[in-house]
Amino acid sequence: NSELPLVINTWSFRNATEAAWRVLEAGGSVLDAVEKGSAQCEIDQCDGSVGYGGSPDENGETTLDAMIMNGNTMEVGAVAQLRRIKNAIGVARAVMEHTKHTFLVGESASLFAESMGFMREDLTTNRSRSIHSKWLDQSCQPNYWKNVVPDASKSCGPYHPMKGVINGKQSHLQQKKINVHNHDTIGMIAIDKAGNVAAGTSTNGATHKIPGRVGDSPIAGAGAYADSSVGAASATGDGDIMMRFLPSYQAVEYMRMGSDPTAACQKAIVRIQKYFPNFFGAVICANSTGSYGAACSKTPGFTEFHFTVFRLGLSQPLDEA
Ligand code: SD4
Repeated sequence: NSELPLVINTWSFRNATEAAWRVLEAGGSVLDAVEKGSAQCEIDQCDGSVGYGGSPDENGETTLDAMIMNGNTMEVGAVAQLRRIKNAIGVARAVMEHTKHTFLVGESASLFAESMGFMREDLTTNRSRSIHSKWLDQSCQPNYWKNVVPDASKSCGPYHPMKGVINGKQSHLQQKKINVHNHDTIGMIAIDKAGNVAAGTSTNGATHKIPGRVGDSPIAGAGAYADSSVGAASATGDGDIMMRFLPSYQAVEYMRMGSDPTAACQKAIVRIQKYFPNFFGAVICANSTGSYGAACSKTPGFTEFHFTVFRLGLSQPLDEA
């Protein structure tokens, strides 16, 4: 098939696309391509939203979420809230290849990684320290809380449930500040000449998240999904909303039912918008014959979504979908 091989990933992370492309050119597997490509973003700290030193949580710690999926075998490896290990997608791959599990989280995932030979490293950088201290200086806006009041005796959290909230009416304290600038997960799809499909994601999640928060990215069907008999999809955006709809799974199922990749991505987005008209996010899709497409929510703060494709060495930015 002249349309294949194909590598497509969210955002303008061209280094990552190239790294994956080189793996395929050298005859490597689609899993190797997704792992190496996404790992390139972990090294490059793409947009500060992938890898170490980005998106500190309320305690100032950076933790990583990642997953990888083999569309031939439907095996998945995933890690969430991974601490002290930089190569999250590598650890996700190790979960897939060296365990019978699918998903490891938190401190235990880090211990697993160390036992697999991954190096223990500090994920904090001057940049993440400064993001965190600025947030502390701005009296710790409780970005991800609702219906709470700050503890008056402390300058900063913890927050307490607000008394007298009627039917979950949202408090003025809910100030979600996630936007295109702090939400640039890499999601990648690779398809080789023989139609083998793999997909994966890697992210450091949401800035100032409540410690323990896990987004959509490491969840199969939410952050990414691959099925070599159909194709693959991957999502980026407000994971707290997106994970409720499994948009990557849905996009793949729409393609299975005959939608072209662009329409499949659009339908996955529209299903979320029905309930959350202002959510922001994007989905990329490719089918196993090498057609691809994308769609984004076009909400304020998310009017610009790019993806990068290598097919015949072509990089195609998409401004609107
Ligand atoms: C998350 N979905 O943790 C991720 C972040 C993201 O583009 O996609 N950024 O919510």
